[in-house]
Amino acid sequence: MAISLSNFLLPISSLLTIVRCATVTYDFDVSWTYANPDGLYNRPVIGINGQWPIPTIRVTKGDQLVVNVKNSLGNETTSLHFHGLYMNGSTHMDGPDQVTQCAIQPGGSFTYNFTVDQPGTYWYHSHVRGQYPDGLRGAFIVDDPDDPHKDLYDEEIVLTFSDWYHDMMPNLLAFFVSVANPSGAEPVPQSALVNETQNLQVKIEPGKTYKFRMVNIGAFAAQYVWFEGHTMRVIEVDGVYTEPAEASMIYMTAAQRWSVLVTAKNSSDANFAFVGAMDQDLFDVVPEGLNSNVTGWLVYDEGKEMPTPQEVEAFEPFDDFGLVPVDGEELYDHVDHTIQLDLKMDNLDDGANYAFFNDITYVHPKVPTLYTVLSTGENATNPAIYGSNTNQFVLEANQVVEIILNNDDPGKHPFHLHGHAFQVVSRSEDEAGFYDAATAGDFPQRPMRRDTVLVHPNGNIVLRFRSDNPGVWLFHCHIEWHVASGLVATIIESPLDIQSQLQGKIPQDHLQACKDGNVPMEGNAAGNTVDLEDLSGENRSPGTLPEGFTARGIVALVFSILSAFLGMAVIAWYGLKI
Ligand SMILES: [Cu+2]
Repeated sequence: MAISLSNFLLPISSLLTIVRCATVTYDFDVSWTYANPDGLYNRPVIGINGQWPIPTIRVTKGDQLVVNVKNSLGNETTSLHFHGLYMNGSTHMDGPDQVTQCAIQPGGSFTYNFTVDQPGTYWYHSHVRGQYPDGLRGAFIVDDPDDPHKDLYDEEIVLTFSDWYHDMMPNLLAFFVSVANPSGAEPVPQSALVNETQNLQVKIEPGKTYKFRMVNIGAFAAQYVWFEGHTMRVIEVDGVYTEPAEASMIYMTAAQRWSVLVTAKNSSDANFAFVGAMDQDLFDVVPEGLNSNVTGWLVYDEGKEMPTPQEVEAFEPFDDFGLVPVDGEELYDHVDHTIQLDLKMDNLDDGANYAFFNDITYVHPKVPTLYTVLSTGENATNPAIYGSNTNQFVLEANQVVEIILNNDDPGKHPFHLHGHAFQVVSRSEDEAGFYDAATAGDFPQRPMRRDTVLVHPNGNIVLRFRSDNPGVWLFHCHIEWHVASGLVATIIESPLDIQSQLQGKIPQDHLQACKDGNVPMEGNAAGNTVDLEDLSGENRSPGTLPEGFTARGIVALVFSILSAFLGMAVIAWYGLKI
């Protein structure tokens, strides 16, 4: 009897193994199409397989994911980053161009292939300069057979929130980082979207509880989100399950994810609005007539009216700092390695406005940083070889690493680390200045973990993580404008372990992308393979301005040049008239 029972059970258990470790394949042909998501302006957008919005990637924890990308854009390079995925053992699949790969040239093909070993709500987007706001951005969901909250809800719904520009990113970027914009004013979006549209109707059944997986896939604007007449219970942030916490309004920065439970009313007497409201504090100037909100509805009865949302008197969002991870991971209370990053915005001698960590604005190296790791042997542990403008930090394995970020800027910035979720051990209020351990107070015993966190204006944050994931990981602001203006650091984690994982294992199509783009694949940041400390010929930022030259000076300079041209034009016109 025992034998026959085990014979019977064996196929079931092996079947379960197969089910839980499937290979999921997506074939993505990336190309231009047209869309008019706010009903105001039809424009080219970057779609996949002729469709926009692009598909949601959906896998189950443990699956192998294969994404075959064909770049059919014709006029732009591309790449894909899978935001929040740890990419353990597969840093070469992480996506940022000139960091872990070469950009995929027009006509090129490139396969991302990695194991997804973490549940939760993520997203994927292009990681070449400023491209994803043109449309190449979508949700990425990892289902969890062992979801600790699974008994708390009946259904789940994915909602993306985003901002939308009518102009295209290459044009906007050319203006944003230029002498014509010396104050670094970010372009203001024309609209807010939910699921890349407006006036979304979400069908709701009375009495059921819904898990809303919400993702901000926007370029710039954080959004306040609330459901009229309903309370939210936060149960996940950035792939980290949390103890349920009640919230009436959340503040979701670009790139953050929040899963919330919403329990429906018991009757279908009315429908209810939900709102995403872009944070106008981020905008230097709010254009007249801007509708910074997007509205959707929880629809109990399609025959009833869709009510206009009520005005909100004040934005009082839930504070994510107090969230507690379900796994109860304790504070890393002994720090082995501290990285201090002082953030500022300033002008360089081309007159444009840039963003800096420790007075250095990020510029791509000539050789993708990962390929420098893989081609420099024992020298890969020497930070100097990674260049003068990459804000590089080399980490040893299995250390507790602390990032202290001081925001010497009056703007809000959402910071993202690739390859890890970090403990957020301290976050100041606005205007607190630089971090001071003596006055910061106690750290939480079980800190919130996430992969994207807001630092307040002129405030500071302290993050901790364990360097247990060899790879080249960017740490950057997730406002896409600030990536373009250089608010990026490069973490090179356990470079010798990266070598033992990946030496000789970079796939042929990845190498071909470099060949197609004439990008060197060996040597230091300058492509020097002989003297690794010789960085001559490397990519550098513009130079610094003479002491005392201010942004206002540049504005004055720009206007005097403009008025000189205007004067000459008037003289020419007058001369021609006579
Ligand atoms: Cu920023």
